[in-house]
Amino acid sequence: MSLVRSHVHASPQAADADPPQGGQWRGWYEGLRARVDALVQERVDRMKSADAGHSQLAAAIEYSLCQKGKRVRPVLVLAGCEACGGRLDDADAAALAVECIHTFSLIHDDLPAMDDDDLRRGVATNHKVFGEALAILAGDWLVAEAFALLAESPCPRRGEMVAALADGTKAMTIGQAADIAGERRPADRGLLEFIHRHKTAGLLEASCRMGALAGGASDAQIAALSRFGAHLGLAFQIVDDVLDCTGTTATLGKRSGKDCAVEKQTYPAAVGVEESRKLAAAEIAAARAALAPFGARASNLARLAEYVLSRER
Ligand code: GRG
Repeated sequence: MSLVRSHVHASPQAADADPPQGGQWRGWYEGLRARVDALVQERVDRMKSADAGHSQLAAAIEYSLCQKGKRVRPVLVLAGCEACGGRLDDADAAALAVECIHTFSLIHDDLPAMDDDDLRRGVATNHKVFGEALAILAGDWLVAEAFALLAESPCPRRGEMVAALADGTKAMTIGQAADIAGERRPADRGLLEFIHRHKTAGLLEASCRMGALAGGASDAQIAALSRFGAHLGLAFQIVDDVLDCTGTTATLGKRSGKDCAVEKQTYPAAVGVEESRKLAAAEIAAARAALAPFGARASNLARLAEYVLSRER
């Protein structure tokens, strides 16, 4: 199934969203992000033209899925496929599926029963606009949609993609539960690493794994890209912790200082900001080392890892 018929150019929305620096690489990233934005829009349009379209539920789904996001997870799917010599058309469904799961997690994470946030991706959170019931249902729909997308994928290994995405999604729930349980408890490095590996790294690992599967990778390549995703994912969340302390609400598009306020388990709370940056850099070095078997074919992925380290939102 080809969800996007031809290459598309970056939309104004994509151009607004945290443009990573760096000439040619930036063009590569924005090209893939624009492809993801087009996939999202095509699927949302299809949803709206179906029976349940034009409802408030459809509006709630569209509201969060179409907001400015970095699209890091779907870009990882596409880039992983590319690094294995695959065709992007074979990775589109998995790319869109992981963005559906990610968006679901953001909507539910912002609910009063979880992090109780009013700002996400620079706009009011889903439940602030549509109410808690619709926000919960929008998340529920997005999970079902993610697995429906994989069922429609042309990739012969879509069964393994389903398993990878289910593992990543389950890891998120386990990590989120541990995160909530860890609030207002003394910083604990072991617990912290467990939370971050599950809550955030699991889905990034699943993204890379699905990209490899779409690209027809060997078992060794799948293992290498999964390792890359796991290290990248841990670094991603450490950087997120640091940004919560050092970034501004305007730049982040979400409230800064929130983790501190509820005494969450974070790396800066456990080891300080400078040591956190060093640990993130070490994870990125390990991520890049995992790409060695791919040689130059993974140069864009290696650069993406550097971007994760230097990102400002
Ligand atoms: C999702 C299965 C499932 C259950 C709900 C709410 C929840 C359990 C888990 C929360 C997971 C979560 C929100 C982790 C934080 C990960 C993170 C750093 C999110 C921000 O990702 P970015 O920076 O955001 O990629 P954009 O907006 O750019 O997409």
